[in-house]
Amino acid sequence: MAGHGAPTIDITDINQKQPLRLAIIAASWHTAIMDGLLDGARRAAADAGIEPDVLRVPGSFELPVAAARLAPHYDAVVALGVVIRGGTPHFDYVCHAATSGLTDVSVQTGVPVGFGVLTCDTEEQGLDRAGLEGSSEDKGYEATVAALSTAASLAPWQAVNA
Ligand code: DLZ
Repeated sequence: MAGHGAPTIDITDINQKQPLRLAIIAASWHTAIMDGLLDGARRAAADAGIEPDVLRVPGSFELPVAAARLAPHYDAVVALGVVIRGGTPHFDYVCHAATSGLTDVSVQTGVPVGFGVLTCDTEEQGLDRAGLEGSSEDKGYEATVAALSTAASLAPWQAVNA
């Protein structure tokens, strides 16, 4: 699944048709990988001509509650995190909480939440997807493009909590 078949979406004029408010929520574990994801998300916002608000939370487990609080105030939210498998089942619980929590927020608010949470077996896998020099993928950028593109498509229909 690693990037094969991903679409190319042009977001350069997305903000001219309809100004979009964007929040980036970023967890703080695994700093080098997180820095790459956050940089990619900021780059995508800049390509779209958007100045995003950025909120940091401790871990990926905290992403859904932050997204739930912010989503009603934005047209699109991007959640960034890095979870790396350890020796205990903790990985599965954090991944599940982040994934299902962010899905719930997105569906219940009607605000697109870009899923930029890496769930990796190793640190190397994360570095390879973090949009850093030498990375093969740029997941922070991709998640932001997905959220903005979906927000632009949904713009004619106002979100319930807007
Ligand atoms: C506790 C924990 C562990 C073991 N691993 C990660 C991780 O790889 N990535 C991540 O984003 N957060 C991790 N956390 C922290 C939890 O997400 C959460 O912040 C704490 O359980 C406190 O609620």
